[in-house]
Amino acid sequence: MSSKQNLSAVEHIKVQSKGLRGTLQESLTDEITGSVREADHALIKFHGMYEQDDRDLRAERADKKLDKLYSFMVRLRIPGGLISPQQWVSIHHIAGEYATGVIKITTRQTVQLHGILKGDIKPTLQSFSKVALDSIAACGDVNRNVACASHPHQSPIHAQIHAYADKISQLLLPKTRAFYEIWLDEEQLADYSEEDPLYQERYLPRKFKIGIAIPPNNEVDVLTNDLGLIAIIEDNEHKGFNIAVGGGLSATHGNASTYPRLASVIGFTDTEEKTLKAVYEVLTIQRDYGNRADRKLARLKYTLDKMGVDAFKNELENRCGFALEAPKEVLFTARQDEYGWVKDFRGLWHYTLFIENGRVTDEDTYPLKTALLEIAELGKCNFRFTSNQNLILSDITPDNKKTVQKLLSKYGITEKQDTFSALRRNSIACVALPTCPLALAEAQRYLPSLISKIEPLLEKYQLGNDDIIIRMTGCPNGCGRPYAAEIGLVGTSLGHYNLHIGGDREGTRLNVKYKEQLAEDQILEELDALFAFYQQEKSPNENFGDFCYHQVLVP
Ligand code: SRM
Ligand code: SF4
Repeated sequence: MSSKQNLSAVEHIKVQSKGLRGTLQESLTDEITGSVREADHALIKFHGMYEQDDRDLRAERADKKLDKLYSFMVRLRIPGGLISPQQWVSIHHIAGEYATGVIKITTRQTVQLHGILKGDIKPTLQSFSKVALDSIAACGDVNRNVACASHPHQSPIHAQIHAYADKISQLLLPKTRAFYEIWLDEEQLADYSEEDPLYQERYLPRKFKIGIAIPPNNEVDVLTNDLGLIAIIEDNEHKGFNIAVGGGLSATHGNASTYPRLASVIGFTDTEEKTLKAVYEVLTIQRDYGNRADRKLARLKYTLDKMGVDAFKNELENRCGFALEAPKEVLFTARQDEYGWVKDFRGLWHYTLFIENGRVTDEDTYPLKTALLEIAELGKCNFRFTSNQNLILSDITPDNKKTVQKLLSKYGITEKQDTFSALRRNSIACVALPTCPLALAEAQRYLPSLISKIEPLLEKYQLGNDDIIIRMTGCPNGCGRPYAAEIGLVGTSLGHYNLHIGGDREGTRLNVKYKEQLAEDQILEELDALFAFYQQEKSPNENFGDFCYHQVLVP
């Protein structure tokens, strides 16, 4: 446990924050700046927001001696990524009224809106609240949005497993009423005395992420989470969960003590009570043992490696008051979304759309946002976000399928969906520039055009239908999970990327850095050579990632 004297600055801010209130009220009413006070930068994250500025405009504004153009990104808390059509309609209108208009689906099944001015945060959150949406704990040193296998076709008992996302999210919500007071005008408590047995005064040392997978699909990349629950289903009965701890992807260029890590499976729980108890106590261990001095080394993966997996498991069993059973055998076979129309076990239909980098917007020849609004207004389908930044129009009765399809056709959505290559459909890019303050290079604004240049290379080797997973991020933090891709591109500086290869298709093996600091022509050259080698030497059914791992990295 960290001693008091070496606590990081954020630790002091949390303790002094009066239950995450800080001086947010004062910051909001300060009309001199579009920013919030220094300490409130950290606190506002716990309310689901980040202060940002448009980095494209920085130089021009600096030349004119203008302050940065501050705005806020709001991230919603949507456990398991499921919302109603009415909620989508509201998100659509709120995005247009208070934000940039773009609805950004994230890699953790939720939605972000960018470019919200300080004075518009309250109306934004109040509008969300009217349709039962909030951003509590979507960011900050707490449990974040709980991700869960999204497609109802994944199991006849999908709904039963999916319900855990909400249960866990509720269980791990901070107890403070600060969000309701500051943003929704709830009456303020006189003494801020809410007891929070889980988070106490200091909350967690760092962000905490939970994912729930339903094998054989691993769309949620369950092993990249601090805590992964892998549903064990036999004969359509839910038997319990394998519990995996210590996943996390971030690394810092040049800092060897930071590293991506896949979670270690430490046991199995058979009842809901035991599972929720184990989940809760994993957080208390991280709360009590996590590094509070160095935020770069504060995630659970470092706590786990420092304690050792066996010691961690013993501590967990002591805190739970029961022993974990031996983990069950699990096989993951895919991470891809099931695109297009799929009928589930109840006879309901689902249409999965590939949404490039999760950006829902209208383009001249592809009015996706308008089409989705009209579909939502019908009120005939739910909206489910996937961890691949995609969208499923779901739970559609056979009678309503035709109506939904008619609108998809009217706006050319199905037609366009059919044009995306296998590589593109398996791509993810993080936000990066212009809003992300940590970006070293482009990602979502660049990957689409890079893919257009990679596609002809794949065609050249008759690999156009190969479902190779490619992911790009603008820095090594790993928001697009590039270290768990078959081709990972990690930004190092503007126009340059490290190339990682050798991850597997199922998300059970991380890739390895193969080449550093490549510009576009070098990336294309390296991939061209790898594809040629792959085409010539691969065994039947060998995936690109496995081939690279066995033939290129470990010759
Ligand atoms: Fe992330 C920070 C965007 C998923 C690891 N992430 C950020 C910030 C908030 C930048 C910041 O701190 O100011 C980015 C906001 C950009 C913007 O302008 O919107 C950002 N992260 C995203 C999203 C939106 C990427 C996307 O394009 O979808 C994802 C939102 C998920 C969500 O809904 O909650 C997102 N971030 C991830 C993931 C992937 C995942 O969770 O499955 C990771 C790697 C997994 C992990 O956590 O280990 C990830 N984000 C980070 C980190 C590194 C954390 C660490 O352990 O050091 C940071 C930086 C930090 O926290 O200091 C970060
Ligand atoms: Fe920003 Fe880096 Fe995350 Fe991309 S990976 S969104 S550049 S923090």
